Amino acid sequence: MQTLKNSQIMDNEIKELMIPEEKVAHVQLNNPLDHALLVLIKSGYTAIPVLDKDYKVCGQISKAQILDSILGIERIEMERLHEIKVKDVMSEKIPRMNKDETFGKALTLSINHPFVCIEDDMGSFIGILTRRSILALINRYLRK
Ligand code: 2BA
Repeated sequence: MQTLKNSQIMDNEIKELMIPEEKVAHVQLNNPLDHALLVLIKSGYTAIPVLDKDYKVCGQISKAQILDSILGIERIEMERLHEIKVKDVMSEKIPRMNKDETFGKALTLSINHPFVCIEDDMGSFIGILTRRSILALINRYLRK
């Protein structure tokens, strides 16, 4: 087996591993939570990126955050889903990287985050790097 420490793998660019933006399920800041929940349920993902109208990454939103925001004292208040917006509930602190940064940084971020948002030099969203694609590359490399 190869040793990762001495290898080129850490310096690899991340562009080839990225899921491009057109294949990433996302919502926008001003979408109501009923729309966000629909996208999350239909896509099957736990959490997805939140973008603004200029395609800049603003955060991420999860099914758990949505359900928590409509949890009343005695019941889940489904009728509030249409009143609350994505921007009121999302997490703003999320991992992000420039497209030209290396695999080593993505690997470190993926320890605590299932996906990392990738941005171009203008700060626009161009895709995500998932823990799955990171592990797949390491697996391929170790079995060479
Ligand atoms: P989760 O939704 O928590 O998904 C965890 C893992 O479960 C995924 O890991 C994948 O292996 C599997 N999985 C979940 N839903 C799937 C589906 N509809 N089709 C195929 N596999 C599915 P990763 O692939 O490493 O993804 C890590 C996280 O990145 C996901 O966490 C989700 O939050 C986000 N993600 C992945 N692909 C996405 C996409 N196309 N659009 C939006 N978000 C995505």
